[in-house]
Amino acid sequence: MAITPTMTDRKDGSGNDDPGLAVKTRTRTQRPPMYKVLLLNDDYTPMEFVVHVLERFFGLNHAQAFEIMLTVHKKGLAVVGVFSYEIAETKVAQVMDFARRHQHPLQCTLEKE
Ligand code: TYC
Repeated sequence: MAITPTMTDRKDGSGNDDPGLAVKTRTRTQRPPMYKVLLLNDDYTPMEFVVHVLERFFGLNHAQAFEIMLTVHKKGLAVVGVFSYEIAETKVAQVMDFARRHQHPLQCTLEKE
């Protein structure tokens, strides 16, 4: 059977649309946004309490925790870690709840990286 071009192949009736080439669509892979957890200085929370918080909720050893506590004390704030939104939110809530239960005004917050 003969292959006959038809008028429906192209708008101008000149043949079919197939360019005979694969056309790739570039799809950018989105990395999930990350969030910094910040610890803020205040005049009342005891240094040992802050060190304990950093060990307990951020898995830091004593020396690392002491160093970050001192940075916050001297500079006013420091980044304690960078996490996905869900983890960062949980850390902030844990620290704020723990500080409140011990009646310390320690503040912890998160910021998009
Ligand atoms: N500035 C507090 C003090 O002198 C210590 C402190 C450090 C408080 C870090 C909060 O996030 C903080 N007792």
